Parts: sequence; C-alpha cells; structure tokens
Amino acid sequence: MAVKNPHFYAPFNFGGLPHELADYDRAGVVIFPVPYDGTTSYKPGTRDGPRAIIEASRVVEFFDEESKKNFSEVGICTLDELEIMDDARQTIDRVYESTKKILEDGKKFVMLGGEHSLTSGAVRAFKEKYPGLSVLHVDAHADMADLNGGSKWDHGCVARRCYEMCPVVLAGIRSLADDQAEFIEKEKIPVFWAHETLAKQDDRWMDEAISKLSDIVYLTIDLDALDPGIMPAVGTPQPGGFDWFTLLKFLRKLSAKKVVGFDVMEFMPIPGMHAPDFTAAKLVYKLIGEFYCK
Ligand SMILES: [Mn+2]
Repeated sequence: MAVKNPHFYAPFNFGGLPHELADYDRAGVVIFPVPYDGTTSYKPGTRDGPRAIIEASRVVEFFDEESKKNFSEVGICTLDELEIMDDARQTIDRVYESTKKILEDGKKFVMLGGEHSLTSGAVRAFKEKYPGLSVLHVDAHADMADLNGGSKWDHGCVARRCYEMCPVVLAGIRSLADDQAEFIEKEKIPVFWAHETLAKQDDRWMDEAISKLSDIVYLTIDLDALDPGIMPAVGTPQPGGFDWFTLLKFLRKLSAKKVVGFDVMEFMPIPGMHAPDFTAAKLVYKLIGEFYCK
C-alpha cells in the first residue's frame, strides 16, 4: 500500500532527513536545540520552540526555489535537546561547552532557542576560536540591559553580554529602556532602528550595517525582529518589524563576510497556529543554504 503522506513517517530531525544525511560524523551542519525559557519576562513557551521548528522542518520541501539547490546534501545532524539547568548562568555555561565541542569537531553551527540569553554562551565559544569575531544582533529589542530582574543572564541582557566580548551591530530595533538608549549612545554602538530603516523604501542602510561588522560574524536572530503579522509566535512582539523578503535580502548581504555561526531564538509556538513554525523552519533552512552551502 502506498504511504499517503511520507512526511508523517520522516525521522524526527531537522528536515526529516534519512540517516545518511543526518549522521553526526558525516554531517557538515549541526542543529543544536536548547529548550530553555527560565528568564522569560512576559509569557513562557520558548522551551517548546526548538521542537516545533524541527517538527515543521520535516515538511519543508528542500528544493530551494531561489537558488535551485537542495541544501540538505551538506548533511544536517540534529543533536538531542540540551539538558537544561534551573539556573540561567549554568544553562548558558552548558551552551558554551556544547558549542565548543561542535566547533572542535569542525561542524557548522545552528542553535535553535529557547530564550535569547543562551546566545552569550555560544558567542563565548566562538570568540575563543575567532578572536576577530563580531556579532550581528537582529531583534526588535536592544537587549542591552546590564541587569534585568537583578540578573546579568536574563534574555534582556544578551546583547550587552555579547558586547562585553566583541563588537555588536544591532538591526531591527524598536524597543528599549532609557538606560539602554544612554548606554548605546555613550558607547557609540551601531544601531539600525526599525523606524529609520524598515519604515523606509530604501535599503541602503543594509550595506552600511554590514560594513560596521568585522570580517568574521556570528549572527543572532530573535524572531521578534520579524513583524508580528508574519511572526506572532514570540514572547514579546513589537509592531513594525522585518517582512520576509526584506530580512532575507539583508541577511544575504552578510555573505560578503564569513558567517561562522548563527542562531534563531525566542520561538514560542502558538497551539493551533502553525504558519509561524514553518516560517521559522524555512528561515533556518534558507540560512543554512546561504552561509554553509556555498
Ligand atoms: Mn532578544
């Protein structure tokens, strides 16, 4: 009897790939899922993000209509979800250790969150390997708080923690507190505000943003950078975000640099609404193609 929907039986890994394409030793790319949302400020649920992205990815068709390629041939291994700790700092340390191991093994890195604070653990490992690293932080929020709720490891502090390690460029920003605005101005951190970029019919800001980065880049995407119209499945949505093609256009310009790692964070699936799951999965797939398959 013919199988009605072969995707239904696909292995549970990113892309629903067969063993020979998903095996760690042979894979070029590693998907690292971290189901942690311990410091989330508004509503929890990003702990379910990595699994929902992986589940949707099993149905994403892997012929990329834009490049006419199938990126899955690079081999994509999905790791087991990281075992998380109650404490944010300890969980971030685990992210650091795992990231270090993935880099030692020579794999291309993709982290799926989980809350944004986890990014600083990955960036710590990347900075050790690539001293000239810079970070492109694409987010609705500046995440530049020194402390949030008394913690340095809150998700609202992640860009600040990264900035303590290496240069950071922010894009898509449309929400922050006064002290963060003061800090950004004092430190002259390059910020590409949504109202000065996305609100205009002029994409020239993109090249300028890319030019502020060093040659070796870690990309972190908080999915709330996208407009809540296409990405409502985030904990703290803000109006006025990226549309799909604008985000892709911007991120593709990063290929002028060497993108050594990236993450897609803060996905908070909404039960019964699956479009955002597919949007997140397709974004991850497109970026694997863009950064790791050329
Ligand atoms: Mn964020």
